[in-house]
Amino acid sequence: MGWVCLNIKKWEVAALNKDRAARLSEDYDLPAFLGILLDIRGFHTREAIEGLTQGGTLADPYRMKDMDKAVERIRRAVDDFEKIAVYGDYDADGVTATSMLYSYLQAMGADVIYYIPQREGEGYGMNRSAVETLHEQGVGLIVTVDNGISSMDEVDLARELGMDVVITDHHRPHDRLPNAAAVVDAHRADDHSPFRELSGAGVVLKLLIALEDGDASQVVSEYGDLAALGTIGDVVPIVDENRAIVQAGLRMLGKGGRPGIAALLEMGGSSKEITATALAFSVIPCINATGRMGAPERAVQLLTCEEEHAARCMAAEIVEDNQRRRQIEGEISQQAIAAIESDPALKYARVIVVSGKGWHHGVVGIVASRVTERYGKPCFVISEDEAEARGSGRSVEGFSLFEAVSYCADLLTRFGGHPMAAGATMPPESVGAFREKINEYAREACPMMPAPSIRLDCKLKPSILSPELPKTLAPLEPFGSGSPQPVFGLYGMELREITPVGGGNHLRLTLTRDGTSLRCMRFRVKPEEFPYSPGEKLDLAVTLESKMYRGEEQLSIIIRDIKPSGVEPEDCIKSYRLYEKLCRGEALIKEEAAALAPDRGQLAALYRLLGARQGRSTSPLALLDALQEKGTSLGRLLVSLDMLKERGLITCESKGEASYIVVVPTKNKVDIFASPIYKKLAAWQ
Ligand SMILES: [Mn+2]
Repeated sequence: MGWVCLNIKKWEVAALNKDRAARLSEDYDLPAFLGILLDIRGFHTREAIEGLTQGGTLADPYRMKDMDKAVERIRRAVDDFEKIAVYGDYDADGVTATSMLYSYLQAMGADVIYYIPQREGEGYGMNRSAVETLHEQGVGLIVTVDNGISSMDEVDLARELGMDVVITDHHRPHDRLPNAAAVVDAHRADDHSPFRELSGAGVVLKLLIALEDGDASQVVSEYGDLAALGTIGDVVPIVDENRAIVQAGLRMLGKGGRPGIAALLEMGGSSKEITATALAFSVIPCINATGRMGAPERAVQLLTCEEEHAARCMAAEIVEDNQRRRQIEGEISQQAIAAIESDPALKYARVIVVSGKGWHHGVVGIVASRVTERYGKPCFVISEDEAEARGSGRSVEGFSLFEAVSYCADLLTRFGGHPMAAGATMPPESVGAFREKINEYAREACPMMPAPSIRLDCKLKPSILSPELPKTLAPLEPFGSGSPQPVFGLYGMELREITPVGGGNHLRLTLTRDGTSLRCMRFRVKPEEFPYSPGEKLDLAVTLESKMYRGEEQLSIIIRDIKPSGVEPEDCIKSYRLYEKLCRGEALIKEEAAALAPDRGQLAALYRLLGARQGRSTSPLALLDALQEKGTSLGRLLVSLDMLKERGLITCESKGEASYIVVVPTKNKVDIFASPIYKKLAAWQ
């Protein structure tokens, strides 16, 4: 076990033009604080500000290419009582899109069924056997939602079998479009929609408005909630038309919404206000869990259910799916992290590729997100069985996982993805070669791997915080992708008190600066996992919320990231990457080795500090804060700790972010420079 994992984030503070911000708040009669945020977020024009404060509108759906053809073909099928199949997808966007079109057509009296492929076995998009099945069931028209744009062969097959296909999708088309009766996708080169970032459910909302001759308000008041769930679930940016959709959906949900969603919200114990963020963490994971656990049709049944009791029963099953998903995900995460921690070649790699036998395919993508979050590096989690190995990866900004996977194409049977997420299938015996090759790509493309960053809107003085402040920011809501909740920096705060709350699972920290004392929440960190002690100076990245508590409005300050005031994250990241290079056994140049090698004075200072802190929790960053004036860098500190440990002078145990370092009493003189890691370093000098 090495030192605690160091996912150090860069802290980026947004640029603020104070004069322009002051002018904004004056010109539009807005609170000064909101003016500052608007300036930072780039809302500088009247149009942008009015769009924000008055809520967006949806453009005419007929501006989408082929919308007229889609409407004409669907109407004909409804009129002729032709059997229609809605062909969807198993994720939250796909099932909400399916539910919308299916229930609309049902209400129109159409002969309609829906088809959702299984994640396992069939995978995303149309497939031949599904098309054949639908043909056997007497379907005359297939309407795809949230997929279909790349199903050239399947559409041809459907036509050969005498069926028509209408494609509605929001993914990017290939060079050629499917030969369908209509292809509605704002990413078509010949589409002139003013806004192209709709989700699959958003595209269906447009289709329904078109089917209703452009009557947006009627359609939005009936289907806005589902479209909002799809929009939030697909993590498309909540701006412009998507913002209008989410706002409309949230208004609907606030009034109760359809029985299925109400039941899920109730079971999630969500007594809180319904916000986009709350949905992203409650209802949406439940809907996604149905697909991951192999029963996505359950989600459509729930979302189209009109009866309260039945909805409650179905919601209970889905909540169970989600609990099972969480349990499996937790188990695999633990196994993956244990494998990484026990193998320096994995832990210090540029791209972590970790694999296991029989890991559930439905959750490897979420596990990859967890691992990436923990280590701050791109990661691939692969499930192996006898026949094949299937993996899912997540990246950090600045490293294109899609490019990296493409570089390994000769080892892979299938692959695809984006810069930030990718998937790959390979023969099980190729996993080792894939690990090597993707790291070879990373070494060439990124000699120093990028690190994740946390973006701060601005720094705040503790004295300006008040329970009313979060409400000032309400016009920026809903928060989500493309519209992040504002994050503020509270710098140079002295830690006074650490109080465990919520059964010891969370912490409440009391911190002070300039005579102002603040209480801040650090969720999901136990006291023994917290590496700082009272008296230390910390910088906090926080979000603000106001809560009613015993009839009184209270400010709650939630800590998103924390670092010792004295350390500079960018320097630490650079130095840590160098330490990783040493641990990987790569060749160092003389200067690099010198930058990592501690001298006797630095070692002695560290040893004394550890003795003084005996038994208290700490972390390499906390130690660094106290030692860097002696010329110690993070890499040098970690090498020093390794040396002390290798020579038996200290022992260490890690819990969460905290290390417990114990100085072992010794009478004999120990030659610290005889430690293996130092010898390795010395060889490069
Ligand atoms: Mn989608």
